[in-house]
Amino acid sequence: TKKSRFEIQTLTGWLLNQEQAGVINAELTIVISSISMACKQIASLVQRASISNLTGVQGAVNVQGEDQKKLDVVSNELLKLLGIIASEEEDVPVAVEESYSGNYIVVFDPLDGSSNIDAAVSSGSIFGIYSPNDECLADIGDDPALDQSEQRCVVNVCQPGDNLLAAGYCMYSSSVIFVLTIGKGVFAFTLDPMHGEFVLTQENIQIPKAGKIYAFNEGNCQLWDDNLKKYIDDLKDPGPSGKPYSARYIGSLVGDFHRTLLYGGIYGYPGDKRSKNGKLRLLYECAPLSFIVEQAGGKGSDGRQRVLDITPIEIHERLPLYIGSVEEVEKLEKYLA
Ligand code: AHM
Ligand code: MG
Repeated sequence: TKKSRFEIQTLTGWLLNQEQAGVINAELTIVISSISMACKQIASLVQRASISNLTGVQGAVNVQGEDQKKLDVVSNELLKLLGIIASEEEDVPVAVEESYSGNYIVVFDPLDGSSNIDAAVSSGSIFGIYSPNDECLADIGDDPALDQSEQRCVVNVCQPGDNLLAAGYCMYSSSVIFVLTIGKGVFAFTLDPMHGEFVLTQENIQIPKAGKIYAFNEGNCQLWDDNLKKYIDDLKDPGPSGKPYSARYIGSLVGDFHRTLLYGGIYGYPGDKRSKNGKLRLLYECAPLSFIVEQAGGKGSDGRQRVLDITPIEIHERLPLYIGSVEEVEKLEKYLA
């Protein structure tokens, strides 16, 4: 349906339409809407970070040995209200009793690329939602002294990305953009700072089939295998068309992915001699973004196989990631084969 330029659709309105059409149920609508609320709060914290002294490190180190930025911690707390969660900032997946998630399993990276924030460069939150799961592997924090919101249950969240019901991200950049798929295409909503609402700005996003932009951290190229080096060298070779590929690398997964989704090309975080599986996490980075890219007609691969086919064994498991335009990802897979 065509909308006049005065007719705006908010994320809330769009979600209600999807619910009425039977695409999602009421509970999932609430989960997604709660995530978007948390993202709005994170957006305002990110924007005010240097004013409210939220830049810099918290002093703690997360389970993966990374410095936690103050904002990583706060963002995690905001998203944690959601229920069963697995997060980059938590060591085990936990079920939070008093929550809004109706037991849906929500996996997320609360604030990816947070090292960029001190310089006001893009960052983002990434999430994925799986069906409810009653299985409780262990209770933690069932000390009666803790209040109910602290009661937690360890759950099994390790599923292949193919089981995702929904996935999305929120990018905190010159605009705040919430990108969402519920398995029927990819939609983008821009936060309207005048009204504090996410407004539908792009419907059914399709990634270009090919695109001459590559986003890899080439500083690591001495650690890469020769096939990958050859692939990158060939991208720089203008050939008969006369134009080499352009390099773009923010070092912020959500920002680099969002550009790739809109302009086409390829984003890669390879494994290398030092870290065999690269840096990115399968469960809450690679899988949600691969679901989104496939819904937009693109491809997400670990260089050999489809990311969405892989079941994580461990929640913080890392995976090499090559994601973007179908033709670009397939070309890379040929070099690595
Ligand atoms: P973080 O989890 O410490 O925020 O780092 C994640 C970021 C990704 O956003 C980005 O794609 C990658 O790390 C960049 O890593 P590198 O600096 O090694 O290129
Ligand atoms: Mg991350």
